[in-house]
Amino acid sequence: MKKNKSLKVSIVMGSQSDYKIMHLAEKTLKKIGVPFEIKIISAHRTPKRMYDYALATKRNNIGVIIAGAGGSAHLPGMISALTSLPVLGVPIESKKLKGLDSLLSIVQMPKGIPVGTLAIGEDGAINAALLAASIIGNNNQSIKNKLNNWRAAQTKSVKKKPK
Ligand code: RP5
Repeated sequence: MKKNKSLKVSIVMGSQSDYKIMHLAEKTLKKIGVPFEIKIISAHRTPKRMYDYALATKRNNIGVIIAGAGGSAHLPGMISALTSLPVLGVPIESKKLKGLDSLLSIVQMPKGIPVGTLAIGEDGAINAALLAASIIGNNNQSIKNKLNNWRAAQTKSVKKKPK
C-alpha cells in the first residue's frame, strides 16, 4: 500500500437504483475535495465482482469503503468479511419497508465483522462521506483541513433567527 496521503474513498452500491441516494455521498466528497472512486457491485447479482473488488482494495489505495444497499442489504457486511478496511454501510430506503429492512440488515452484524452503520437514505449517504473524510483525514492533514473548512462553512450558514 502507498503512503496514507494518497488513500481514497471507495463508494459502492448494490444497484443503479441506489445511485439516487448514493450520489449524495459522491457529491459531498467532491465538495470537500476527497479523492474517491464509485462502482456498482451487487453481493448476490455479481458475487465474483464483489469478491475481486474486496480483495483488491488495499492494493488499489483505498482507505475507507462506503457501501450502500437496500432490502436484504448484505453488501457492506460481505465486503467487511473480505477486507479489514473500515466499511461504512448506508441503508437505502426500500420500496416495501421504507429502509427498515436495509437498516436492520446492515446494523445487526454479528460480532467479529464490523460495519459502521449510518442513517437510512440521504442523511446516511452524506454522513458516510463526512465520516470517510474524517477517517482519511486522520493521516492526511490536507483532507483534515478541507473537512474542517466544510464544517466551518456549514456552521456559518446557520442563521441566528428564522425568517
Ligand atoms: C439491493 O436491492 C440494492 O442495493 C437495491 O437497493 C435493491 C433493489 O435493487 P434493484 O431491484 O432496484 O436493482 O441489492
